[in-house]
Amino acid sequence: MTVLIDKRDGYRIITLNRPERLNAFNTALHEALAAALDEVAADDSCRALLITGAGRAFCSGQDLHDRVMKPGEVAAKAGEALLKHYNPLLKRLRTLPIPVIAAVNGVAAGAGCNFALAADIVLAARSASFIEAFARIGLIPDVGGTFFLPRLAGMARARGMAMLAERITAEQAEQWGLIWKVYEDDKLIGEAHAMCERLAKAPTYALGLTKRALDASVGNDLDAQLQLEYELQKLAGSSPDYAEGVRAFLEKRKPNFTGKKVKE
Ligand code: LHQ
Repeated sequence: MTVLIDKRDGYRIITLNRPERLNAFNTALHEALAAALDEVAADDSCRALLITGAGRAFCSGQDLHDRVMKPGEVAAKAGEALLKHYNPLLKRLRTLPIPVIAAVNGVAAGAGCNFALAADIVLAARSASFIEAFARIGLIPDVGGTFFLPRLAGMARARGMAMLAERITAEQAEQWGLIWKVYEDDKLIGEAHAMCERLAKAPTYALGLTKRALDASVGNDLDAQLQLEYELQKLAGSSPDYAEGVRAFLEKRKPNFTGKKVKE
């Protein structure tokens, strides 16, 4: 099984499971991951998703053993892999209407690095690292790298990471704003689960709308973004969770959110 799926109360865990290759992406892993993400998207009881890696790595990117071919074939195959697997993967991840947490347990390289950075909240073990490894093998950062890196860490760091392809420590990544938080190695998975348990009780519909608004903001001017906030807030404002949140505040108790969607 190249991908392990575990179901908990209100959330799921997807574990990339090719530890002998540091969880590198091959076709089987791509297909299993796509199916797992589709399953999550179809399950209204799933209100958060945790993604992590088996063994000592998070993901080492494309399995390079699959990439040995005759001269002239490489370019076509690299492009094909993006169209067939990686781009749909990124779209699946970004359009999931629930928070996605990446628990980066070890090295995240190439496509594995950018896959991790595409999660909503990225947590990392202190010994984890991030490598935009593409330049080492003559490629450009793909899987959203050229989109997310400058937005998360700024252009100077994006250029340095992309062109130098150096290993960035988890601590550095946190300082740069590439990721949310670093935990001691033995605490990472427990903290990630605690976060998912908390998010499984959050106003999920509003969080999904928040994700949509934040993603759209990078391409919008202020007017367009204010208009979008207006439209999405109307939806959030008509959700049962909003009514419950206000009631709970006034009654000085904890809200009991259901995450229920509103008909759009
Ligand atoms: C691997 C891999 C790997 C196969 C470790 N593949 N076996 C998109 C579209 C189309 C085409 C191409 O690519 C892309 C996107 C991309 O992702 S391009 C970037 C691909 N990834 C890389 O270039 C990273 C390659 N890996 C590494 O640089 C190192 O392995 C890192 C820095 C991740 C970890 O280094 P170490 O901790 O020293 O481990 P290691 O190198 O000894 O690896 C352990 C084993 O895992 C080893 O196998 P072995 O049989 O010798 O024990 C590696 O061959 C294997 N492995 N990454 N991507």
